[in-house]
Amino acid sequence: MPEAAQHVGSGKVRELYALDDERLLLVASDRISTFDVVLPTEIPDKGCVLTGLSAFWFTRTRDVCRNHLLGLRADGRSTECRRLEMLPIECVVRGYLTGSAWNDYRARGEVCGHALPPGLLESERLPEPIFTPATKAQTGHDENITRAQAAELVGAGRLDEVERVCLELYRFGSEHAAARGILLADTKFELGLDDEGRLVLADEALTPDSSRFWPADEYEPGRPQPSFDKQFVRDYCEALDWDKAPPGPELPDDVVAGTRARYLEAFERLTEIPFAAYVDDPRVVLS
Ligand code: Q0N
Repeated sequence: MPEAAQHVGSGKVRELYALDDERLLLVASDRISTFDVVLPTEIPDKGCVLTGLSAFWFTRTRDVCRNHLLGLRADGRSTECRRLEMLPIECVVRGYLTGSAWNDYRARGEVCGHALPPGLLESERLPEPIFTPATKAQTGHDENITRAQAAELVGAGRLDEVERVCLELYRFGSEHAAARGILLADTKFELGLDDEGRLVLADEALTPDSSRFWPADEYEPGRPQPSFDKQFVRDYCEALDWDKAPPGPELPDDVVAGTRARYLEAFERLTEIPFAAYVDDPRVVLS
């Protein structure tokens, strides 16, 4: 961990430290959350998988959007990044009808102001991917907002740019993943502005923690889909009589091992790089 670095923020599973005025260190832990609760048992290497996968995407989407990546530390879980002025919205793109979008569609026939055709099934692929911004809730759940509400927060012109970039990032990631047997149902991007006011992709990107990854070979609309990475954890937790309030349960060794294997499988399928090569030298994802 950074000797003199100041802790400036923490998420459920990641920590942010200041390195200097211009640079931050984003450290991904091996913690896992399910049903919005962080569990007491860690998944070994999960933080490295997510860090390496984000860096892989950052390197391959440079032409779509600038990003905050400056370098990876040798530990494989720490990203040195440019300090930005973050936009006050969560930038969600959805290619499939699931989660809050499925709930909104059932209740109102639309999602964040996008009218959708009638008769869509749960988990069905949308006619076109849609941009569905949300507020950044400090506590509790992010709330979907309309384009007009998002425009009030970042400006109409900036929002147009954000939407175009996010749709392009999703298109790149989902096509790459689908060709390797993983459906990217939806994903959340965080963007910021650099000191020259340019849009920059930040945080983690196109990872299983910021997206829903589904195994393509089990895809079947009309029901919820199994999660590529967390399904063993969910199944185990569902079989307990846990009320989904903290504290969460400890995970048995076989659930940990199965879940770790799924994270490594996602990394290797998407990057086509052996995970051992990444651990040996994280810079393998940067070219
Ligand atoms: C930033 N968050 C939200 C880690 C994840 N490059 C940046 N510059 C300025 N601020 C941020 C970044 C980034 N990335 C992003 N908060 C600040 C998610 N965080 C929460 C804390 O843990």
